[in-house]
Amino acid sequence: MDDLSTIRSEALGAVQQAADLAALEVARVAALGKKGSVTGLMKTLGGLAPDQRKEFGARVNQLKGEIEAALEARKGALSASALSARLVNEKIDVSLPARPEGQGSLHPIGQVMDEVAAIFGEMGFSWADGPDIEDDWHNFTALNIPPDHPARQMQDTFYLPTRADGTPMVLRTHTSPVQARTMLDKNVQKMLADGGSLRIIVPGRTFRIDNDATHTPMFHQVEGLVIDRTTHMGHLKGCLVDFCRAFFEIDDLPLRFRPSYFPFTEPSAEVDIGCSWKDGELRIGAGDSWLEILGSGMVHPNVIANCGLDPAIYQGFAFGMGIDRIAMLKYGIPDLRSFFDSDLRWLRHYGFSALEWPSLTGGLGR
Ligand code: 2NL
Repeated sequence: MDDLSTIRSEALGAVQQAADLAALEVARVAALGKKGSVTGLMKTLGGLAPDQRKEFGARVNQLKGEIEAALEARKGALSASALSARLVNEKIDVSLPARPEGQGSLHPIGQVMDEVAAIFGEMGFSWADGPDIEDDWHNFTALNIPPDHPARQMQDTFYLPTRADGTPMVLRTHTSPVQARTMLDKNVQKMLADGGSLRIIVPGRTFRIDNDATHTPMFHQVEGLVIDRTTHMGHLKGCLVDFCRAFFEIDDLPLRFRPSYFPFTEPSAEVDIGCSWKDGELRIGAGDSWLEILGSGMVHPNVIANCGLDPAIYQGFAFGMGIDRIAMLKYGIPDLRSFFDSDLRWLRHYGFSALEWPSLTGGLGR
């Protein structure tokens, strides 16, 4: 019996005095481990007479439970104080200044796309997207580009492996296939049948086999399309005059509409803006020179028909321009190829703040 109370006070003492979780484990093993003091008592039970065994066994079991409860309680206390010690040691000073973050900027091409979208957005146009990889029908045939047209030649267009069904595939040479896909859309056709107007711009990447000081094999375009029953050449003119004046931020910018030819429009017009050259430097907005900036026209009836609409009912205008080119003109960027060099010094100089969105009321450019 003395044995039992000695073991009890030793075991509970060791548990109480354990200074950390490792010491507590040592105390547990000393009492309840394979060779522990309480385990030793258990082993003596077998040699006792049955009535003694019952009574002593109950007391040993009770002691075991008591030690287990003490271990659990001490463990809780030690964990809590370990946590508060960590909270004290690992305290962070939230008043310290933050480490400086590298500040990114927008590429002029993205900026100009957003500026163009802000202007046409105000006139009721939506931004439409489509695939870079097109089939030859959407890229050429739908647009009334004849089978023998030079633009279709292998030397001018990036052809991809023909699809399993025999369809020739290309990297789109303009964004027009997106307009064709939009006109073919059943929901758009329903909207038009209900008397609505289709107004979209399609900014995006385009590809042609061309690589010199003024051409890169990948470049950017924005095209626009308006289709309904009444839109005419006067609307085309007003829309593009307003666009050019807003984009170049010159209210009295002179414009000239010059007759031209595209397979997908009839009649067609190229648009020039007034400019002058002084000491080899270009000045947009005044003078007696002209600078070509976009192509346009009334959508050819064949294109309307190819896109599933009746040309006797529907008509409208379309236009297209090079984003890289208008970005160079607006922001005085001298070298086209520098757009695609990924030189961070160039981007820091010509890039735009990601936080200032272009808008007609808040300002478009810098
Ligand atoms: C240019 C000229 C132009 C179009 C693009 C177009 C699209 C459809 C139907 C009719 Cl779906 N036209 N697009 C029309 C006229 C000119 O681009 O010089 N681009 C850089």
